[in-house]
Amino acid sequence: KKKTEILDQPAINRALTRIAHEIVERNKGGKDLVLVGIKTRGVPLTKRLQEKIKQIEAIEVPIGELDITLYRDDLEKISQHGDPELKATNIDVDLTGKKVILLDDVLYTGRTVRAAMDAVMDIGRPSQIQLGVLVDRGHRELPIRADYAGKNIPTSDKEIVVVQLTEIDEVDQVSIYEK
Ligand code: 3GP
Ligand code: 5GP
Ligand code: MG
Repeated sequence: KKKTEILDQPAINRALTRIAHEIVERNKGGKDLVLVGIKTRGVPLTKRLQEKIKQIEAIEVPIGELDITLYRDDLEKISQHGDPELKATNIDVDLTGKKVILLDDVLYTGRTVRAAMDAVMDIGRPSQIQLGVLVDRGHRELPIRADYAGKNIPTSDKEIVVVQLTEIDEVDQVSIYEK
């Protein structure tokens, strides 16, 4: 299990600051936005971006969360065996007419995001859905792309990207491991 560090704490922070600026630029402020994190590590990303947008625009963008999980425990054969499914939601805001920004730590096949879009459409009628991720590792199996990406990391399917965030893992770090 070789390990290469890709992003350290300052690099993660700078990437999120840039994404916050890109979000307010593209959405002309931040009115009518809702940030929705995909559990587990998408959730701290929504809180960090909410804080950064508050510093930039002096508005508090509402946040929510979705729990989308594979109903299986072998991470290695995800795409061959069934899609991720919605387990739980915690979204108190009405999404109708809102611009929803889905946030996740890693974008890989795109299947999790597809399930998340289904869930959001079931909950309300957003005017738009956008996607932000900390890491895009490639290997898409669906026509899905990120509107905001912290870093593109080309990976082989023998590698995994380990994302650690202080709220959960006590450290901010992104690394690649050889399986
Ligand atoms: P997360 O819930 O914070 O996203 O899926 C459970 C955890 O396993 C995820 O944490 C993710 O970080 C990690 N993980 C590592 N490789 C994979 C992978 O290829 N697919 C999935 N679904 N999760 C992975
Ligand atoms: P997808 O559905 O796009 O294949 O995978 C996205 C989801 O699986 C994300 O929630 C992400 O956390 C997880 N995932 C997929 N590949 C990796 C990876 O290499 N590292 C980590 N940390 N998570 C991954
Ligand atoms: Mg995730």
